Amino acid sequence: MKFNTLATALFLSVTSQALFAGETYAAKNSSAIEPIMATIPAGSFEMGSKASDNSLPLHQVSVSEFSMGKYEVTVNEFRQFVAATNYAVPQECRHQLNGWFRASSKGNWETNALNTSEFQPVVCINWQAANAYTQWLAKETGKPYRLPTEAEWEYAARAGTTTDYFFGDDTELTKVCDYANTADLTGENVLQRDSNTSYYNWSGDMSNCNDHSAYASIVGMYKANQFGLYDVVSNVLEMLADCRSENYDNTPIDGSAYIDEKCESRATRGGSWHWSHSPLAQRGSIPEDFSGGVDGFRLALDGEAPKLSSASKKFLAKLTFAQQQEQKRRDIQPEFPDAVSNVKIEQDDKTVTISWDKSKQENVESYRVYRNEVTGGMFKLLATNLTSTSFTEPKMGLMKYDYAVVAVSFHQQSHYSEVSTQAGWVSIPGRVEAEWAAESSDSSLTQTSDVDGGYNFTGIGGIGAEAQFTYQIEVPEAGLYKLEYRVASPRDTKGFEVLANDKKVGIDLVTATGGYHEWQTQQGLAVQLHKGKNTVTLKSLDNNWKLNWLMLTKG
Ligand SMILES: [Ca+2]
Ligand SMILES: [Ca+2]
Ligand SMILES: [Ca+2]
Repeated sequence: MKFNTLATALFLSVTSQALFAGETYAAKNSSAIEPIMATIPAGSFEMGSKASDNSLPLHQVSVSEFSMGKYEVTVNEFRQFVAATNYAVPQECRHQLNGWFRASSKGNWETNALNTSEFQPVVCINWQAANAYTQWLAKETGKPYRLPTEAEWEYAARAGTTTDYFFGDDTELTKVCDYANTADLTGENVLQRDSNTSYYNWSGDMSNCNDHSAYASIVGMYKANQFGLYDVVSNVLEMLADCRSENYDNTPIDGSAYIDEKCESRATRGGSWHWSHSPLAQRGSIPEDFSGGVDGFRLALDGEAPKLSSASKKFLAKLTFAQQQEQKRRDIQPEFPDAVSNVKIEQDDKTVTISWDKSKQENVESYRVYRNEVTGGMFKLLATNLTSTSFTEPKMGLMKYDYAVVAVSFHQQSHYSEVSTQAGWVSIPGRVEAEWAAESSDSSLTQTSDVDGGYNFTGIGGIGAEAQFTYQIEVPEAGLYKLEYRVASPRDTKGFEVLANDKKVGIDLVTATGGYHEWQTQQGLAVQLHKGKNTVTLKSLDNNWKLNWLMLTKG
């Protein structure tokens, strides 16, 4: 509790006193556009979620009356701050879609490639610039505008609800498009067209509906929550006043911000157009100097929402006009076709044929087929303008991989309908590539850094402790086969259990190799196999390891 008090005190000094030492907030006649705000009534709520360790423990938080921007701060509003202060905003931004935001490229809040409207939320700033904006506006208007706290944000976004979103749970992600701009069908279509990449098998998900927006949307285009706030679920994620905290063990319960001395990163909330879903209780964080294409903010103020200034009224009129124009554009866009049904696959050693039902929709003019190299990998476009309802090509290797078929009308493609090949039977003695697994779980395949290429199993923090890999092994002669395995691991792990034809053989350890890119061949137990078809299964007992191949040799 002592720490909470300290944190609260620090917060007050950071946001109110230190920054405006000697300033008073006498009302001023300012020409600055102030945010259009909703009054958020005082109350208490259960903060947190059981979905993730970092949003525990669930705890009761009480919040005083405050007001919150109905919209994310727009480019138009940010422009007045830069014009007035000449603030040095970052000139580079992480927004390269084909590199999945790994690299920065030229472009700032005003000139970045994804900006098409003054009324989109401002991005390609960083937390420091967002905070500087609030300070400038506070000084300019005499009202202590500030970033919302994490507790205020969750309270205001939930608006009394306890479901994943303020409109329900939406596990199938079919309703979200009425309330938020996420990685939806429009986003996927534009991403495939412009960057030849996919949300679908990159993040494992996309919203199964159409929100009409590929990148950030003009603010306020979707339904507001019960407190009148727009775009809380998504559009751009929102940078907050709090320092990042591991969990809620030491965070304040009075609605104030968590502040610690290190404060290397700041809390963020909400998802963005680049992600399919982000429940309201889901937490995020961002380094203070990180400038990205999905990161924005909105403002808060103690007490009830102020009356609109004349500058804010003019802004609202322009925003409303921009929203109406954008709505007209959306209203005339054709609908996306329905997903293709009944996709089937036939394979032999040489060829694969997939087939599907002809669409009953009149406007469907053709089909496209996508395929990855290994199961779960990124889909690449394989065939387009297909008018028949089947597709045949040569079989590739022993790996399991996936096809996806989409229907196309007016150049827009439907959601994917997937089907997978079956992995082949691997003849030993010899090497069994990890990627030849017939079944795998709690892991993903990636191109290996090991000497002779191909793929290895990995995951977030290496292969998961629940992972399981099953191999189909064709054996010419019954007997004991020595198992060796090619692994990389930064530490000694509990390794994996080996099963032959579902019977436990024993446990093989994976010992430290010097890191995730240092590959070693380690020696395992001998495995008894019968002549003909066998299965060999590895059940992971730990995380932090990677697997490139197995070797089974007689002896
Ligand atoms: Ca979207
Ligand atoms: Ca948002
Ligand atoms: Ca391999």
